Amino acid sequence: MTFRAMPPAALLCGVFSLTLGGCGESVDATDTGTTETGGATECVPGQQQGCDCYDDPSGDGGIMRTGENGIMTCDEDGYWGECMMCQPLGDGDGDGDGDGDGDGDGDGDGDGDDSVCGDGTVEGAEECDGSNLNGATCESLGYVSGMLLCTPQCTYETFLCVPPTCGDGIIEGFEECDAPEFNGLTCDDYGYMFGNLACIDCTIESSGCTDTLYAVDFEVGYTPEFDLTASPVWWTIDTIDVYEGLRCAKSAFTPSGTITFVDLTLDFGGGATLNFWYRTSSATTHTLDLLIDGVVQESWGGDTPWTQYSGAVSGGVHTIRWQYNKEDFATVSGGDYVSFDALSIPGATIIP
Ligand SMILES: [Ca+2]
Ligand SMILES: [Ca+2]
Ligand SMILES: [Ca+2]
Repeated sequence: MTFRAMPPAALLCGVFSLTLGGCGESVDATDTGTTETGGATECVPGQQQGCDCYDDPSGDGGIMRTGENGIMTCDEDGYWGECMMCQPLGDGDGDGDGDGDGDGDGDGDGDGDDSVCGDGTVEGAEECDGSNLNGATCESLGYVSGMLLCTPQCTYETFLCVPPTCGDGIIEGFEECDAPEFNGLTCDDYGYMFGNLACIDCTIESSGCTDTLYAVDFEVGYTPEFDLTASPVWWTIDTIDVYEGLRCAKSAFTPSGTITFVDLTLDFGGGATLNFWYRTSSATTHTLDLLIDGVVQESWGGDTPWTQYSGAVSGGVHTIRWQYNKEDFATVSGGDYVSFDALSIPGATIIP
């Protein structure tokens, strides 16, 4: 069986790098601190190396064997060994019944009830028992593939299950989302009218959803929260080259060597997404710059058709600036203007 062909000790050591003793190594009979064969590290006197053994997938009936000093090793005959860190001599679980499962009921299955772990029947609190996985598979537990095992304590062991790959854009297994895929879900499904879901570690995060929407279409010009006055020359409203409706925000007409802008200060709550459409008809070095609190985020120039921008803004109060930057004295080109329209910021509010 292909499963047996793999080197279990090497595989498990790779998975469980916490071991002090090497996986599957023999331990010297007198605990002098040296290892009889193989392995690099030995437990100090007064401690033993503990192993968990798993059922042999090939079902050949291998048994858990007791090695020197009463130390469990895993049967070469088919059991898989997981060597754990060194632990005190005795069973090390401190419950005094000597079965090593720590539940104190003395039956060694760790479930604390009268069910018997090891009888092949799933009962009581057991998730599985031996090769009886109670119908479960890696896939049914949300993994993509692999082999599900049962621990000696009759709980599922998933270390041979292959988890989904978060970040590949495909929702698999127990992933709720894998950006940009949200399984068709939107903020609406979470009871909100606006905003966007986020996908964090392939789990849906709805904190970007909101019932508050700040939106301006410039059909009545600039609303009072816009500040035109800080700019040397005020921005204007265009009625010809607009994205939607009859009007949009448009740069002031000024000569090369100048910068003009319009500011908007809002409360972005716990963080929000800034959305608008922009257009540039200018020399490539005469740009529409987007600034947040004085820091340039984006610059667009040349002949750019109406294009949507969406970008995250962190929480709190921030000033957004749209500026027409003609600072470099280049020869003007196109219509010599930049514009924006259809501004929409779910979750942002006007500062009273
Ligand atoms: Ca059982
Ligand atoms: Ca995925
Ligand atoms: Ca408009």
